[in-house]
Amino acid sequence: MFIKRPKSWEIPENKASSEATFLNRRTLIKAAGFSGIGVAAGLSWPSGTMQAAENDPTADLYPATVNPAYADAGKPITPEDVNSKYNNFYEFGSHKRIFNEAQKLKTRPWSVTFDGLVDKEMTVDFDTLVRAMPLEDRVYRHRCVEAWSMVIPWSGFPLKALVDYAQPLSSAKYVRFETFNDSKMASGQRQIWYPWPYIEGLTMAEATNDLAFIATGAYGKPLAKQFGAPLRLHTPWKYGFKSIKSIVRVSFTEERPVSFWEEVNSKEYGFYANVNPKVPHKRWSQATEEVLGTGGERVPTQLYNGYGEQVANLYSDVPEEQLYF
Ligand SMILES: Nc1nc2c(c(=O)[nH]1)N[C@H]1C(S)=C(S)[C@@H](COP(=O)(O)O)O[C@H]1N2
Ligand SMILES: [Mo]
Repeated sequence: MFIKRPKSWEIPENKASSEATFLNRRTLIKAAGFSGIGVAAGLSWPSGTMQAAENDPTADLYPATVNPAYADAGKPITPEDVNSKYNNFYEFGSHKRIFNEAQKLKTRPWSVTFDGLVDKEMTVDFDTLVRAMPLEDRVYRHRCVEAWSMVIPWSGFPLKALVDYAQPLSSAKYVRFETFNDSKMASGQRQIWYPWPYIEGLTMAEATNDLAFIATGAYGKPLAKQFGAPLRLHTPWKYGFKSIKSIVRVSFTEERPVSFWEEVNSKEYGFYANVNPKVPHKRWSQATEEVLGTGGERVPTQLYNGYGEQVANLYSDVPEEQLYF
């Protein structure tokens, strides 16, 4: 029997913003010096939430050097304290307060398998892989399909560098990404009505566009677990669900991959998922977004999240009705 549970983005926009408003209030209270208020409000977080990075074997790599083309996202960087306590990572729960639970993510040893239409299948240890990549820092805007946004200072490398490393065959048309699958470690994966593992996909043209980025660090440190350590995708012109976390497999395919949310509900979550303020989600408007960490400020959403100059040309042969959900 399929048990229908409301997902966080199956709730009206006002509910989503009330979560954020609460968060901002908490942050303000904390800034005013009342520490411990989180516990009083029924929240808790371990003191180690952001220390995990310190004994990371790749800590020496961060921060990297800022790529001047992406030094400024035109909006202030979201405070780390806000970003690291408001996450979507369904493997650890279908709500935003998963940072505590996500500390159970075991990130070493970690390896990534490259398979499908490649010259040679291989499985590479993450610490070896990351040192073979051209690390740089970039500040990116992030727009969740739930109509909130933030700005993140990433470290990582262009996805294109990973594609080149994998040496796909010329017959490859898509890249398919897969997250770990371990319901002992990740309590959310015991919610068996979801089609685990989390899957995402891009066309080869999208994957090799300079904007598509693999983040391995944020805020000048190795990626915190709740951000999808040790490596996650960020495609900032698309809704956030495309930006798959904690990747274990990269496959090259001829057929278009079916992504996790597309599998759950293909009418509401499509393959392309490019940001467009004029195309509403089936159940809410995408015209504006709440900027997290600002106390509830809403701003107009931009086509392709403002990155159209770099990516709009990727879609000349895709029917318009497929592009924006
Ligand atoms: N494996 C996995 N990747 C995921 C998700 C998820 O639940 N599982 N959520 C997605 C969604 S909806 C968003 S908005 C971003 C959130 O990233 P953040 O928590 O770093 O802001 O991660 C995306 N990647
Ligand atoms: Mo999202």
